[in-house]
Amino acid sequence: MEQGIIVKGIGGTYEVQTEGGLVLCSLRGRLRLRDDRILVGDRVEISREAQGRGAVEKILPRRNELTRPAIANVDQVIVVSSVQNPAPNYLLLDRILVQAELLGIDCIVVINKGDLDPARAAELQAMYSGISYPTLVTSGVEKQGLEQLKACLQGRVTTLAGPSGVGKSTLLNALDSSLNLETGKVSVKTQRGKHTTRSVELLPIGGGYVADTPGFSRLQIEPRQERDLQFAFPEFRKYIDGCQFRGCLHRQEPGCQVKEAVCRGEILEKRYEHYLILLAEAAPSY
Ligand SMILES: Nc1nc2c(ncn2[C@@H]2O[C@H](COP(=O)(O)OP(=O)(O)OP(=O)(O)O)[C@@H](O)[C@H]2O)c(=O)[nH]1
Ligand SMILES: [Mg+2]
Ligand SMILES: [Zn+2]
Repeated sequence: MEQGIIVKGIGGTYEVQTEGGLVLCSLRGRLRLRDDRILVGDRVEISREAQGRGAVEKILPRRNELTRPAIANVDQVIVVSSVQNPAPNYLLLDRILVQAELLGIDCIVVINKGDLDPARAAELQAMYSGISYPTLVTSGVEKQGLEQLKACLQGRVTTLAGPSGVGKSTLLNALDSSLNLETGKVSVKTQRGKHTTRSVELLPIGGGYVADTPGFSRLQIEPRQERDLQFAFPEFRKYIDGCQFRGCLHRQEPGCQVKEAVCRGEILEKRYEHYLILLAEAAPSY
């Protein structure tokens, strides 16, 4: 049977990219009951019907699944923040990074709107590359950093993720002007984007697929076990084994090397605070 990848879903109909081109598909029989369980990025088997249309017969096993944005089989997440307008939401950025780390998905941090404050953009870049993430400064408007961004996309399925208004769609338009993705202004008063992009869509760009996604501001992290959370902070890893207690969760325990690294300034305080927030959410009983 012919295989393809779901690139877009519109009210029960799906665009499936196959080697033979784009096929508009409905869902076959029992799959229809699972409509809400089918994600952009899903690999599927389809059968052909009349007039170039088709039917999704089967969803192939998923390698992974992100909740926000909702997308399956992702190779890497590009977390996008703007330097300002809107100002970075550090906790949300960490939530996105942690979600990806827990699933073992690679992350790249893109600091967009670098044109608005290049010095601040460089500071943010240093902050995230210090944590170990590949980091790029871009400007979708002034067309900076685009070649490097494009080079990251080659041969991979990438999803953009970040707050509304940081310039995700603008960046993709700058990479490929034929896309014509809708973009929206950031409110001067509230410093918020307008939630212009409404659905997840996979686009063939730079020799790979990139998902433009709606911006969001909430993301609940649900590690399988609270102990897993510490490993989603890459800069903690080299200290964890040195803690006095096995099973140290790096809160109030004595002899905690993670906390000492925070005191010495080797781990950013903000990151450690975010770890504690996410830990409390994952294990409210502690
Ligand atoms: N100065 C500057 N403005 C930018 C840049 N990139 C985007 N913008 C502006 O930021 C606003 C929001 O851009 P969008 O591309 O719609 O943002 P988005 O992240 O796709 O937002 P949602 O679809 O709502 O999640 C628009 O007014 C863009 O022109 C940039 O690099 N520099
Ligand atoms: Mg958008
Ligand atoms: Zn510890």
